[in-house]
Amino acid sequence: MTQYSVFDSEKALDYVASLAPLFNLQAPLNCYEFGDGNLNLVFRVSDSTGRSIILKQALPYARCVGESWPLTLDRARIEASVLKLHGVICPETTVKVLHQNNQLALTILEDLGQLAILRTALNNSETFPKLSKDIATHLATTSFNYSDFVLTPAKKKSLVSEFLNPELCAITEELFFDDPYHQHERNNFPITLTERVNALRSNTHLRLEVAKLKAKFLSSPQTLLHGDVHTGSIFVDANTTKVIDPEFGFFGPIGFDLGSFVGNLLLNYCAQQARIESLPQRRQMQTYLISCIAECLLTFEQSWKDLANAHSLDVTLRDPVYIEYFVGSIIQDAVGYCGTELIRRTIGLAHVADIDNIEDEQARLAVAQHTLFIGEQLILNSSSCTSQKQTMQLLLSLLN
Ligand code: SR1
Ligand code: MG
Repeated sequence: MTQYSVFDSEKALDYVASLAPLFNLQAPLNCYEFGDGNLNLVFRVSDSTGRSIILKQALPYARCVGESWPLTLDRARIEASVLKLHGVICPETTVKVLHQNNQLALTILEDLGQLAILRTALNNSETFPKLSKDIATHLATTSFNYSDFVLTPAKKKSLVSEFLNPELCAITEELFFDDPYHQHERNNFPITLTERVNALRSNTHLRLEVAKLKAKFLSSPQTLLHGDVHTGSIFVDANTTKVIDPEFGFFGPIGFDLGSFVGNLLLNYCAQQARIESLPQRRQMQTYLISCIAECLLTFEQSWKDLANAHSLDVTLRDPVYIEYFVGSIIQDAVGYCGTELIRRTIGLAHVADIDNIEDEQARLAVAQHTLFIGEQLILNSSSCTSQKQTMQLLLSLLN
C-alpha cells in the first residue's frame, strides 16, 4: 500500500493489522476515528488485550475549513521527523513515534489516551504540578540542542533545509501576523468587537511591533521549533507531560514556542473569569495559572543559561555575555509572540474552546476584550521584558 488515499476506519485497521507484530497487537483489532483537530484524521486501533496505538493521517486539505483549503501531505513527514529529533533530546516529554509512512502521510504513535488533553483539563479547572517545569525544560532543552550553540553550521543548514515547511509556515504567518490586523474573510469575531478591532488595526505602534515579530518569524532560523505549542498539543496527568503534534515545525525564533504556550495559559486565565462562578475557586485556578507562567519562564530562562554555559560548542557564541544577551532576547520575543497568540485566538480564524464555549454572550465578550487588551499590551511592551522578572512585573500589572 504505497499510493496515498484517505483512510477510513477499515483501511486504518487493515494497515495496522498488516504491521500488528511491530506494535505487539493481538487480533482481533478494533478501530475508530476520533480526531477533532483542525487538520488531520486520528484513529485509535485497539486489540483484544486492551493494548492500543494511534494512527494519524494528514488530509490533503485543512479539515477545519474543507477541501477549498488544500494543504501539503508533507506535513506528516515533518511532524514525525520533529517528534523523532525532539524525542532524542527529551524522551520523557515527547510522544513516541512507532512507525512513519511518508507516502501515505501517516504516523503511528503511542496511545496517550490515559492522559488528558491540557486544554480540556484546564477548562475543567484541573491543575498539574509538573506541567510548567516539564514544558519549560522541554522547550529549553530541545531549542538549545538544535541551535547554533550546539550544531555545526553545516549540520544546521542541512536540517534547516529538511524542515522548510513553507505551507504550514504560511498559515502561521497569515493567521498570526496578517489577518487580525487587516480586513480578511477568515477573521471571526462578533460585530460588537468591531470598534475594538478597528482601534487595534489603526494603532501604528502595534502594527510596527507585529511587523517586527513577523519579520523575525520569517527570517530567524534559530532552532527546530514545534511550531504550534497550544494547550491542545499537550497531554498531561499529575506525573506526566507529553508534547504532540509538531506539524508546524521548522527552524524559527526560539521565543515563538515559549510565547505560544504562555499565551494559551493566559487565554485560559482570562476565560476562567467567566467559567468559574465561585470567587475563591476562580482565584485559586487563576493563581495556579499565574504560578505556572512564572515557573515556566523562570525554568526556561535558567535552563537555557545553564545549558548554554555548560554545553555550547560554538567558540564565539558560548561567551557568557552573549549568552546573557541571547536569553534576554528569547524572552523578549516570547512576550511579543504571546501577545500575537492572544489576539489571533480572539479575532482570527482559529479560536480556543476556553473562550468559545462560554455560553453567556456578554461574559464571552468581556473575556475577549480582556485577551485583546493583554495581547496588545504584551506586544507593545515586549522590549522592556528581557527576563522572567520583568515579564512577570508587566503581566501582573496587566492582570490586576
Ligand atoms: C488552519 S489551521 C488553524 C490553526 O490550527 C493549528 O493547530 C494551528 O494553531 C493553526 O494556526
Ligand atoms: Mg495541531
